[in-house]
Amino acid sequence: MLDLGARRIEGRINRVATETVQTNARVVRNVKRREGHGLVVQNRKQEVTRELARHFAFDVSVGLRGKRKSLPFRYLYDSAGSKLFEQICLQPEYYPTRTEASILAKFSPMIAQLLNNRAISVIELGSGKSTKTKILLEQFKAMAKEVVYFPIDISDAILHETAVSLTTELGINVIAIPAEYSKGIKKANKIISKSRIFPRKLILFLGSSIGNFEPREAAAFLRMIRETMKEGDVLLIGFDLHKDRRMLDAAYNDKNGITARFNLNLLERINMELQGQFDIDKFAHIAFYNEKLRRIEMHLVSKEDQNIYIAYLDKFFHFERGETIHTENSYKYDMHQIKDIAKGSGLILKDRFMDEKKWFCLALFIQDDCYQKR
Ligand code: AVI
Repeated sequence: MLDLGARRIEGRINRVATETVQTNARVVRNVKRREGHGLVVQNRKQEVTRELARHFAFDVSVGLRGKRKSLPFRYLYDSAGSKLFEQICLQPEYYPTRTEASILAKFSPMIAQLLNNRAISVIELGSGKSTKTKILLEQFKAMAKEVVYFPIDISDAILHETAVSLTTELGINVIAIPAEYSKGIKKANKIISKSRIFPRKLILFLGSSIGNFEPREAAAFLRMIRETMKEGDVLLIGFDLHKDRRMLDAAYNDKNGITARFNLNLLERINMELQGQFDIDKFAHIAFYNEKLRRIEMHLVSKEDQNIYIAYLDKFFHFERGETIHTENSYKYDMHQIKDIAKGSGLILKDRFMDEKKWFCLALFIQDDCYQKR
């Protein structure tokens, strides 16, 4: 049973969340009235899909042109790619997921204590199934903290599923935001300041996803997050650490071939969405640690000289034997780099939590007030 205070808070969250939903609904209703057609929502969806296909086509046409071919890593995550990534996380060689989970299990009481407010808004960027976050949320619950959880993800379906299960299992308030990172965090902030409840924020960016950004992009991303932070807010980021290259190479070349399927799925996606004619058997997955740049590089290598036609673009692309498409980087950090990136983004590294073998680090940042004054 909720006490009266909790009931009042619950009411307020529901009101604000409902208003947000109603705002969106209003937009749809107005469009419907203007166009007088029941299929408007679907048409808008088709419009969005067409727009995404145009962006994908553009990036493919630019990325496969010339000698140094590459594609943005975000295209690895269509629905098949996201499912394969979930499987990667379970492979014995892929240590980051279980190592991060073990750090959370060990240190979540300490992290929860650092946030000494009774009521907290937890915003998670790229929440996926929120499996690891559950460890923290359970800890907050055990310490009788009130939590509103804002998972942000581009996958609507996963968000819905997660919101339902967390609400029923943990009895916490969940406001799911289907959006990309920067739009999502701004939306969550708007809801938080509008409702004036749970103003203290914990922002999460787990899973070492920061490693997929180029260092310059990572710093810009942190600055964007910092701009949404107020005094007392905390940012927790998962960094995969630099380590023995054999272990890194193995993590991205699992014996079950799941990472290879994940990488090759990008060609299947081009075939499906842009009517490409890639023969998947004529390409192979390669991933290796680039010691100098301190990053795993993932590529697709052409096994022979070939010309590939992509109907959507009405173009042929030439591949020489051994030529690659660079599909992803995964940067590995050390503590100096973590401090540097924080400094350049107006953040202070307040605390860090690591496993005993120092494979992975959860870094906790607060905003640097001096940086704000500059
Ligand atoms: C999502 N990201 C942190 C993963 C990584 O380790 O860079 C993506 C991945 N690519 C291949 N394996 C895992």
